[in-house]
Amino acid sequence: MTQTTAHEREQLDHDRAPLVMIQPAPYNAEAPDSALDVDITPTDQHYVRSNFALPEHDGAVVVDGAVDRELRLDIDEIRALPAVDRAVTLECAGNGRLRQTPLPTGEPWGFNAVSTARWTGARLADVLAQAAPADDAVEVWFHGADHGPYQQFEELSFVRALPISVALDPAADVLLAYDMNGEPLNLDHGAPLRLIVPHWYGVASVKWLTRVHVSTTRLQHEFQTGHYMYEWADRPHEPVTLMRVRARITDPEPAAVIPRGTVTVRGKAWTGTGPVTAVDVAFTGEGEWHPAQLDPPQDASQWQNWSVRWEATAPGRHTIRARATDAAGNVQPDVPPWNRIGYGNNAVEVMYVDVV
Ligand SMILES: Nc1nc2c(c(=O)[nH]1)N[C@H]1C(S)=C(S)[C@@H](COP(=O)(O)O)O[C@H]1N2
Ligand SMILES: [Mo]
Repeated sequence: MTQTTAHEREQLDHDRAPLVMIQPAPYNAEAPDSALDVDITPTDQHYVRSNFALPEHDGAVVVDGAVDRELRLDIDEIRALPAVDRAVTLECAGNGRLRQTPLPTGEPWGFNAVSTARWTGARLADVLAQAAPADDAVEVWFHGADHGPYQQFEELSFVRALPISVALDPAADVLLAYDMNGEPLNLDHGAPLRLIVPHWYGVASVKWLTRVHVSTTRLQHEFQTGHYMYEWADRPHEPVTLMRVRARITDPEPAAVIPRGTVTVRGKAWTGTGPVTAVDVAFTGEGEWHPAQLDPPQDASQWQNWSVRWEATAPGRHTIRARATDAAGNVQPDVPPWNRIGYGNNAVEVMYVDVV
């Protein structure tokens, strides 16, 4: 029998850390901290965000509405289409809600409603090309099989729209995905078929997909114009779309006690308007920012690794902040952009460590 050392056991526990449950029914959970140490999140550590109980779904999807040819594709027919493989970082628009002040209503997500999986599927653009959408189509509506009571509604189902330009763009790589990390989707993540929309907040990636409806009008539905909307105090409301630029610090852990010496501070950064072009780190509350080394993205829709060496010579409490900038010139704000339901909090993370 082989013996494991205490350190090895600690490492194994760390690698196998379970999801952190936010709500049991419907099941919602965020990733454990250790899941942010790796490039591809293991499936059982990928955050889960579901608005209803898990539905039944036979895998068939209907394409209808303003199209020349209505389609009904079963899961085997979708699997037979040319397959695309993408590593995609998904983040819930409610990630970081806990740090908005005053605290908005909604699931109290900490900072780990974000994960990256390898998704395989057919291109939505290929399927839509078969159906031939009308020239005056403006949106595509994606229906999930899930439904049930929701807040003031006795019965509601999940529907979310994308602009037709995004749906038809082959380069956007919107996928009808059937595999996650090389295996058929599990129920929590939308089995047997879901949409994956790279670069967009998770809400666009409709799970348990049953219907792709091409429309000449804009969707009016609780999940399009009620929830997953930025309700700004001083300007018109707008649906959440692309992920806002953000860096996370993954090492050291918040409030860690570390021996003095050279420390490598590391983390992840991502954005919907990428790639991330810079991560800067500050070790005081003053404005002195040090550029981190930033790895290029392995996949254009995947988070990026960054690191910076820090000479932690002075004992005492030290603050660490990391701030990302992306190719579109977006920079993380210090103060979260407050909106009533608490979406898109990409404020600079502030943490401290104690050097001894
Ligand atoms: N049908 C359906 N699709 C859905 C949802 C849902 O409740 N029902 N939640 C959305 C939200 S808000 C997010 S953040 C992602 C989460 O995907 P995951 O559970 O695979 O991480 O799924 C999206 N797709
Ligand atoms: Mo979400």
